[in-house]
Formats: sequence, C-alpha cells, structure tokens
Amino acid sequence: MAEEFASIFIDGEWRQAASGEMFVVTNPANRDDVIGLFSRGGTQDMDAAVAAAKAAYKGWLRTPAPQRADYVLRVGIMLEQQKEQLAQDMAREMGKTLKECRADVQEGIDFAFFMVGEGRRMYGVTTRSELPQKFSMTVRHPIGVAGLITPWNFPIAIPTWKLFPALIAGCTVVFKPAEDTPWLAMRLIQMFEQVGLPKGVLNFVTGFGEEAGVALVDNPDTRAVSFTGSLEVGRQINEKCGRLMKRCSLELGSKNCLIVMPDADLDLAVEAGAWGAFATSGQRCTATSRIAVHGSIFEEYQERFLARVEGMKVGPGTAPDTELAAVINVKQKERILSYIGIGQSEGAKLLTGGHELTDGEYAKGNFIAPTVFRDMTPDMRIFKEEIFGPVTGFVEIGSLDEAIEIANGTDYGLSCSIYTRDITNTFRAIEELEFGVVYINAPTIGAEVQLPFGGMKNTGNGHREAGPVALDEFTEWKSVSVDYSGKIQKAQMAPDE
Ligand code: UN1
Repeated sequence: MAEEFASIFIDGEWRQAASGEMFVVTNPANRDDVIGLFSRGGTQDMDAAVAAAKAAYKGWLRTPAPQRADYVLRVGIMLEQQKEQLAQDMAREMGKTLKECRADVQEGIDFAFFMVGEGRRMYGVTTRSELPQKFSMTVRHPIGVAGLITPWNFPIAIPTWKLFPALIAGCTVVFKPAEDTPWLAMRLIQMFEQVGLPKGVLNFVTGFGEEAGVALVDNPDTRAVSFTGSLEVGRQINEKCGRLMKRCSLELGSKNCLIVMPDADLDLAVEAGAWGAFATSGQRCTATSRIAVHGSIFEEYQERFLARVEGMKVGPGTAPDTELAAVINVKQKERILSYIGIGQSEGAKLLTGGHELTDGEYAKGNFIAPTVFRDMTPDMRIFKEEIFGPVTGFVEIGSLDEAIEIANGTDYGLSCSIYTRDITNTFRAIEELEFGVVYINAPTIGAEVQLPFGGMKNTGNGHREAGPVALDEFTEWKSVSVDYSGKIQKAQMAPDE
C-alpha cells in the first residue's frame, strides 16, 4: 500500500484536502515505485492557506529581521545534516542523478547561509534633506502575503530561492510545489515546523497548477506572486497579476546557446556541451539546447561530441554510474519525442538518439536516448522553442558576429556561454549577448547563489532571484523623512513663500 500523506500545511497543522482527494507520485525511472499519495488541494484549501498567512502577517512584520533570518539559518543547518537522505529521496521522486540531487540540496544550503546575513543587513540609505533639521532614509517593507509556485526540476534549490528571501523580508508565505515533487518540498516545510517557525507564517498546499495554483494567484490577499515554470503559464499569471495590481516575478523558459570559437580549448568545449545539454536530462532552464560552432572546427567538434554522448550511461538516477537519467513523467516524454519528430520534419539532421528506451532496465521508466541534431536553422521550432529534455542541436557559424546573432536569435534570454581564448571576442560577447547569465569558458548550467539569476526577453519580466538583489522580489521601498525643526517646512519653496 502506498503511503498517504496529509500534505497540506495550514496555520501550523498538517491536513488532507477539503475535498478528500489525493494524487499519486511515482519514480520517473520506475513507475511501479510509488512515492506516495498526496493531498490534492483546491480553492478551499488555498483560500484557507492565504487567510492563515494574512492573519500571521502582522506578527511576522513585527519580528526583527535577524530573528526571522535565524529560522532560515537553522533550516540551512538541517539541510546540511540531512543532505544525503534528501538527495537519495530526490533521486527517487524527481529522477535525476544522485550527484545532481546532492548539488540541488547544496544549492539550498549555500543560499540559506548567503541569505541569513541579509537579516542583519537589509540596508537602505540615509540621505540629506534640502530643509534644515529634517532627516531622510529608505527602509524595506515586506509586500505582504507571497504566493510561491515552483517547478519539479530543482525540488529543494528553487523553493529555497523564493522561501528564504520572502521570509527574511517579512512576507508570510503560501507555497505550492509542482505536482511531480511534493515529497521533497514537504520535507522543507517540516524543517521550518521543527525549528519552531510561528504558525501561519509558512503555509503549504500540494496540488495541481490549474486548481491550487490558479486559486493562489486569484486570491486578492496574495500580494506577490513568484513563479518558475513555462512561458505559457507565466504569461497567464503575468496577465492576471497585471490586472490585479500584484507584484509578479517570473522565471520562465529559455533556449540557451553554447558558442565554440576556433581558438577554444576543444576538450573543454566538448565536455561543457555534453554536461550543459544532458545534465538533469536537459530539464534545466539553463540547459544547452543550441551549440553554435565555428566552421573551421565544426566537423572535429561534432565528431568528438558524438563520441562523448554516445558513450553516456543512461539509467536510473539512483544508480551511481548513471550519466543521463529518466525524464520526469510520461507527458513530458511524449512532448520531447514530439519535438524530435518536429525537428526531423523541419529538415534538421538527426545525428544520434531520437528515440525512447523501452527495453530491459528501461521498461518501466521515462527514458530517452541523448539526442543531437545538426543543420538546425533559426526558422525551425527546435531552434526557437524550449524542449526541456535531452535534445540539443548544432548550428555552424562563420564569425563572432554571426554567433552572437544566432545566440540572440530567439525570444528567450537566460544563459549563454562562449568558449574562446581571445580577449576581444570575450568582451564583445559580454557586451552584446542578450542573456541574464553569461559564461566565458564555463557551461551554460551551474549558476551560483551569490549572483542574480534570471533572464532577458521572454525568460522573465525583469526580476532576478538570489544574489544581492534577492530581497527585491518581496519588498517595497519606503522613503521616510523625520522633521525635527518644530515648524512646517515646505519643500521646493523659499522660507517666506
Ligand atoms: C533551473 O533550471 O530552473 O544554473 C535552475 C543552474 C542551476 C539552476 C538551474 N544552478 O543550472
């Protein structure tokens, strides 16, 4: 019998959905391995969660920021202590390799320790007034109830990018994790419960986007929404938040590019491409889904890249030698396979992969062979649209200008990388690439938490997560002036006016 989790946490109590309904979560590498049944939250649950967060807001606002950050510190320490167990469980629930699961938890630990100091800093500015005996400063003010909606590809790291700054800023929270990874998200909530976070400050509703997610965004008392996921859903949320005048920060898809110039260290550039394209089975918003290689080294790069990719061990994330793990669910598998078909019908040439793996050890999982195309052109859908699977493609380029044009030639702009040893190429790329994250001689994946993370164009709406700007998503600036002159002083006017 599968374990049944009362996975909704409202006002400090774990409970089932008001409807009593549940949904099942299974291991992407083995459908027979049931992780458990989780509560299928709907509007009623979400409204109760938002009401609890609203009620807890005043008390949390009055809690000094260093104390708020202290809860995050203690959760960071627990994440560190439980890292291995969380990683093992994540490999079962989400499917990626154990090494990547450990790194996912580590990213959460790093971010906890990075953010905790913000509780004591949270700096504003002091400034001068044009009037005598008047003092001016800026202070951060929490937006209110924050609704956080996270994807399944980083079940610990991405929730921490939103939860930690929201809580430290003084927002109370309602968090809805992706329906594929409620188990790991639940563990994070249990840690906050164990460190004694006051009731109602953090509420948690598991369920589906169209039900619980929509109810969270629609609730008038949710004042800020932070969402990581697809462009399609991000657009809907952005439209709603625009109308309802809510703060909305979006981290959406991308179509990241690796540029390889003739002076690149080819060994490194091959490894960067393979790691960037196939880590997490390509299910990262930073994944290398286009590789633009200079004509003078194109055939050599392609040959070496294919040798590397064809030797990749495909298997369950829980097996230590696996390099390419299962994709998250059957629906995503079908979507990725359909994109492979689209690429072929558009005229791109399939070099390797292009099919699912269904025999023997793969029979019960969602496995796709690592897939590489060539002759990809900017008008093709596989060039422009995010596939979010183990699929990448080559484009041949003749110059740096062309490489930059190719890289910038989609509506997205999260991560781009260039391999070159030329200083002019390097700085021209830094200046002209329209991406929020740019790497020189490093893969497109692997962002570190002390840097702002986010993209240009359709990848988002101008906000950044993590880094020194992490609090911006969840705070307003308040400009405060104190007049101690004992007079009514009029700004912009002469004293006798
Ligand atoms: C994501 O795929 O949504 O830079 C986030 C990286 C990771 C984060 C990816 N640190 O690849």
